[in-house]
Formats: sequence, C-alpha cells, structure tokens
Amino acid sequence: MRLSILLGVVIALVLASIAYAAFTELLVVRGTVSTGKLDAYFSNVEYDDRCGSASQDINVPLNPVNFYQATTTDRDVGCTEARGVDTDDDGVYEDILVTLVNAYPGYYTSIRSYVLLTSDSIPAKQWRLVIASADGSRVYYKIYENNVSLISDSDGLSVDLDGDGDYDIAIHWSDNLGDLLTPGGPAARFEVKIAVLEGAPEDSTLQFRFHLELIQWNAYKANTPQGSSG
Ligand SMILES: [Ca+2]
Ligand SMILES: [Ca+2]
Ligand SMILES: [Ca+2]
Ligand SMILES: [Ca+2]
Repeated sequence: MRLSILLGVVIALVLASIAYAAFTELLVVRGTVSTGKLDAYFSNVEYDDRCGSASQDINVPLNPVNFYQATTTDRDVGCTEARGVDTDDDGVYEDILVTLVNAYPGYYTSIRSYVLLTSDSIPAKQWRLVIASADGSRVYYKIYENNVSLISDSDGLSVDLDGDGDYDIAIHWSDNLGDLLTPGGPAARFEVKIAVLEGAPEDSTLQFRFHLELIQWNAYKANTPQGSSG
C-alpha cells in the first residue's frame, strides 16, 4: 500500500515536471518568435485551362460574379499560364505569376498550390494575400477569417490590375487563415479562383502575381485581418 502511494507521488512529480518542461518550452518559443524569420514558399503550382492544351473555356456569370455557377463552354478562346517565381534566389517560389491570355469578361480559371514554411522559418500563419500587377504595383488584401463566400465589389476583392479605375478580375481565395504552419509541414492548401470582369481590356493578356504575407503564429489573433482592403 505504501509503495503504491509512493509510486503515485513519484508519478505525479514526473507528470508535473513534464508539464513544467512543456510550459517553459512554450515560453521560450514565445520569446524568440518576435525576432524570427518568416519565410514561406509555394510548391506544385497547378491551374485550369492550360495554354497549349486546347481546352474549352470555363465561364462564370457576372453581375454579380458567381463562382459556384462555373460552366464549361464549347469555345477555346482564352487560356491560362501560371508558374512559381523565385524572388530571392533561395531556390523556392515566393510568388505565383499568372498570365491570362485572350482574357474576356466571364472567363474563369483557378490556380492551386501548396504553402510550406522554409526550414529556418518560425511557425507562422497566413495573414494577407498580396496581388501585384505586372507593373510592380502591389495591392494588399486583408481577408476576413473563414470568408470563403462569394466575393463582390463591395468586399473590395475585385482587382484593378492596370490602374484605370475599372476592375479587371474578381478573386475568390479559399483561405487557410488561422491555420498553423510549421517548418517541415504539413502544407496548407492554396487556391484562388479568378473571373475576368467587364472592366478588363478587350482580348488582352492580363498578368499579375500572388504572394502571401505571413504573421508569427502568436501575433495572429491580435492582428486578425479586419475589413476588406487597404
Ligand atoms: Ca524565401
Ligand atoms: Ca481555353
Ligand atoms: Ca525564393
Ligand atoms: Ca482596370
């Protein structure tokens, strides 16, 4: 009987010390994140309606844009190219460069990839999606957590790529805001659906980049994106 009580005390002490170790480890992590590096990359870029594949275009209704009513047409007018871009020469892709060839109002495509942290990054969460026009100007989109619903002009998620005041594309980002990314994985799924709007220049080639901004994991909650753009 005494032995079992003693054993119980020993086990309790061991459990307490494990809990303490976990607690101190958490504190240490919290102590270092503020100075750590945030570095993510895209892996395996895939997309619809690849140029050269002679695939029939997919269209969506406009006014309002409805990404859930995408239908395959019997035409092949437009096509899509997308590829990763290594902006800092570290061998992995920070951006996805998208080119919509012969884009016309109602043309639909989607870009898919996976987001991973580099091995020297601190744990992080996806924070903002950045869309950069071909001329290098950058538009920052803060997106509501869990907002994967239809995006309309009033949400500020239509994009004027050429700065002429007319929206050229609407985007629908299947976000993973709030999901923890850790070095070594698992990867976060990335998908952006795109619809070309009536403001787009006729029969044109539209080019832009997607880039994700991260935030250190324990700063996310206080900085949860609010509002639509800015
Ligand atoms: Ca990098
Ligand atoms: Ca096509
Ligand atoms: Ca890179
Ligand atoms: Ca425009």
